[in-house]
Amino acid sequence: MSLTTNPNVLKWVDEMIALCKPDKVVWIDGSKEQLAELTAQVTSLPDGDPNKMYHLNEEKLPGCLYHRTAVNDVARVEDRTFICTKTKEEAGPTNNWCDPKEMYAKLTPMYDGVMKGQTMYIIPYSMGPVASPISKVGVEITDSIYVVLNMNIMTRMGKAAFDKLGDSNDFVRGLHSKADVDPEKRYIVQFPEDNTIWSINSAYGGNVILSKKCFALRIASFQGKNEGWMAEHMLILGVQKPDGDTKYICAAFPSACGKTNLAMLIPPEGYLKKGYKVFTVGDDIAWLKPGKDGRLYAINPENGFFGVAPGTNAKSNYNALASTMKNAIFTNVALDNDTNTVWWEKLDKNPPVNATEWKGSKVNGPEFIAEGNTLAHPNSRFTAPAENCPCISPEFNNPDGVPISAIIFGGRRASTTPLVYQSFDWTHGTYIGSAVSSETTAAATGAVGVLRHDPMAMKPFIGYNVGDYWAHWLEMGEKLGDKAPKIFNVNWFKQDENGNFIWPGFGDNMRVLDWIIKRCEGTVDADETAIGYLPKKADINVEGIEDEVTPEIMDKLLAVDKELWTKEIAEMRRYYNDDIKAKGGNIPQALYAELDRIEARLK
Ligand code: GTP
Ligand code: SPV
Ligand code: MN
Repeated sequence: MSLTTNPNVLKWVDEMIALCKPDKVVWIDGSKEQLAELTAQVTSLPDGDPNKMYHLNEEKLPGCLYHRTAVNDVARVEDRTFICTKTKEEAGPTNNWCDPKEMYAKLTPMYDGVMKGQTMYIIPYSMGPVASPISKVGVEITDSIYVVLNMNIMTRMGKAAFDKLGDSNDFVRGLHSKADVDPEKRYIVQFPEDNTIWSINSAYGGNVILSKKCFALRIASFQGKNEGWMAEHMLILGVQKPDGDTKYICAAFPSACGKTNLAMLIPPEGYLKKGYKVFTVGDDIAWLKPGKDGRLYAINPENGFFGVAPGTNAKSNYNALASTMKNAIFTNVALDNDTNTVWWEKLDKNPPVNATEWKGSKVNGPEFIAEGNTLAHPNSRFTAPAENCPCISPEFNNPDGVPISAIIFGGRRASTTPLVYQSFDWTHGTYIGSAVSSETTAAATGAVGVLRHDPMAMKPFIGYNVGDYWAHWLEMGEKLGDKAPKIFNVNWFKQDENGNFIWPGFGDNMRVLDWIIKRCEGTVDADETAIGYLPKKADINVEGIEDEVTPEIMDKLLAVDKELWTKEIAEMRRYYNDDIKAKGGNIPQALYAELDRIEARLK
């Protein structure tokens, strides 16, 4: 029985049933009973079934499940991701584009009868607290129980979303089929003008949890441009100071560059003693809208974390690890068969001897690693409910969101980019966002460690023309005026000659947040340089890490090397001209003017 009488939903669902021809249709109400039934089904599949999920140790990891995807289906596929707007110009130079009619014509035969012999699940969900005026409703149709169980963690899933929608037609239509998980026929397609997403031939995370990158970034960024708000690849955190006041900060880093870690950081001893506390509002996506008081407010549209597992441990990110201890799903990590628990690189120093590696082979963990393999895939992930997080913000469910004082950009840069600097103003900050570049990671298929431009950490996620996106940023700044958040840039990844990181990172990033907050409050001075305001060396607190971050290291961390920056600016001009403008991106004149000014200052 359908869960709604909304005629728009019913009409679309009927069309999708006629197309996919499932044997059975199940409306997901989000009830415990229904989820238990689906879990029982998917865990009782035979070993070797590609859809199989496993229960884990009920004492150590209650309610947790384990899954391995196909070996060729372990990350987002940017070369097979499309933005199908009416014209190529609307999609712009950073997106693959195809005419929507052509794309529908190409994919329709692939969906025709694809669910024969299978069950179709219809998932209503709310992005953001159901009661929030900023929230939006989506409906995902899928043939994967793995997707249903992930959506249950990542969104507010179930009937309440239909109640919020009422009879409105304002919902995002997501159609997913794992089909044959054929990488040659894999398509992740956004039709922004139709509020529609079609995903086929994948069963992995970001390709199939359609609420996440497909809706909350690609479709939502397009909606935000038209409706006067922003959808960004940003964490949201609150820093509560000893005086009790909490400052909220958003930060945009490319995939696998530290958002989850920063969002959940535990401040160093000295800060804890003084009474500082950090609260997590979100770890990946922020929807930002001006509030009644003229300030910029953020909600986290998600309800859970789809976090990178390798590197997560009690020291690097205690709060993330704690979030995975119950009702979580682990994808493509390794199994310890003796304890029926999970393992990944850097979880601890004891890889399981009786292990199953991420591809499913039984191996001796330490030997397997000694041979140069990893037990977990580098992009293996946990899906964890936000409510599990020990430092989840008391404002997490606030329908109005939280007021943002600072926006931070960053990426992985071995050289050039200092530990932190501040933009002169919003326009310069928008330029800095447009200039984010970062060494690639395992979060998407392709080579790892290659420097690429990733404006606002949104290169794979802007649902329209990047030039118009930058113009939208500038318009938002104008609207916010002197209430706009201050904009900063950080780099936790500067290296020495031997390739070692020279900044300790993780919890110690609090020291940089401290400076950023003081800048927002106007209580600390800065040096004006060609690229922006830099901290005076003594103003980054290194109490407790003096041995590691010596004055010489601090000099390196805060250096603005004229030669490197001259090259950086030349590369930016090339990027604007050749990669964006020449390929159909309208770069706002104000951004060119920023480039000219930095160039002049460097001379
Ligand atoms: P997505 O979920 O892909 O968007 O990634 P993310 O930006 O949330 O990245 P995450 O916090 O999961 O970090 C990815 C990798 O960066 C992990 O291996 C971390 O250990 C590493 N990392 C995070 N913060 C730091 C840091 O401050 N310093 C260093 N050196 N590494 C870090
Ligand atoms: C990212 O790649 O930025 C992620 C993981 O957060 S995914 O959901 O796969 O996009
Ligand atoms: Mn992400």
